[in-house]
Amino acid sequence: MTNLFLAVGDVNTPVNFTFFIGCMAMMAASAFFFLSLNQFDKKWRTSVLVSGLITFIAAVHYYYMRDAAMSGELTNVTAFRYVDWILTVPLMCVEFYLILKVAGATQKLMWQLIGLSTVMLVFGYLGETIKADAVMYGTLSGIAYFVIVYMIWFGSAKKLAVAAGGDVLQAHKYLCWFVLVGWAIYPIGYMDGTEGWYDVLPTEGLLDINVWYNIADAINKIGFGLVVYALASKKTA
Ligand SMILES: *C/C=C(C)/C=C/C=C(C)/C=C/C1=C(C)CCCC1(C)C
Repeated sequence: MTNLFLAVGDVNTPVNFTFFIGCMAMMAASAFFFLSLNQFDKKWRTSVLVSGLITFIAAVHYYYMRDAAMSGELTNVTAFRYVDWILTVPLMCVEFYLILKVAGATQKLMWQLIGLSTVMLVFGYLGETIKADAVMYGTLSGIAYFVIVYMIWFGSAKKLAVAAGGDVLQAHKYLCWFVLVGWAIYPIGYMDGTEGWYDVLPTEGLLDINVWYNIADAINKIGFGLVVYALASKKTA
């Protein structure tokens, strides 16, 4: 890696630009979540703390990814990206568990979601590194993704949210939309950035894979955090 404070590339490319903005946005969001902690009832602080941890872990990885991207070390960007995701996506699963705990969510639910998200990411990583089999790995990853969507929209997590009702049910619904629409940006970016039958789709070559991922990360990580923040505020008021 090159000098951390003096990256060599040109910042005036969409890829590098979104790495800089992404890094700053994650840092600002982390400061916002951490500094707000004291204003919440004790039992909601963990949820907001996890929101801050998600954006903070991302901020650190964006700091390194930004540098690697500027130096043209794209394989390192992918590695940092998946280290980031393998830490932050399970924490997003923990958020579902934490808000549904009031309705009796068990750790089993949490571990099921964490297990599925790990499968989703491991296959995604294999697809991006063993490019020849991108379609097969992407499909396996996609299956795990759809099981997560099913669980939270219609399965056990949904039942708990309905049992909790009120603000928790509302927050759960928002998080479900983030997973269905916000998370869908990732497989779209993956299909854009790898080769396969989907090369005929209109998204082909639209954006660099890292631009797709950077936009999706900002929407999902900060958006998720704000939903939890809003729920904690309502429950404290
Ligand atoms: C903060 C990071 C988040 C929320 C990352 C989410 C990543 C995904 C939902 C990735 C999904 C993928 C597929 C469903 C298929 C193709 C491979 C992946 C890993 C891009």
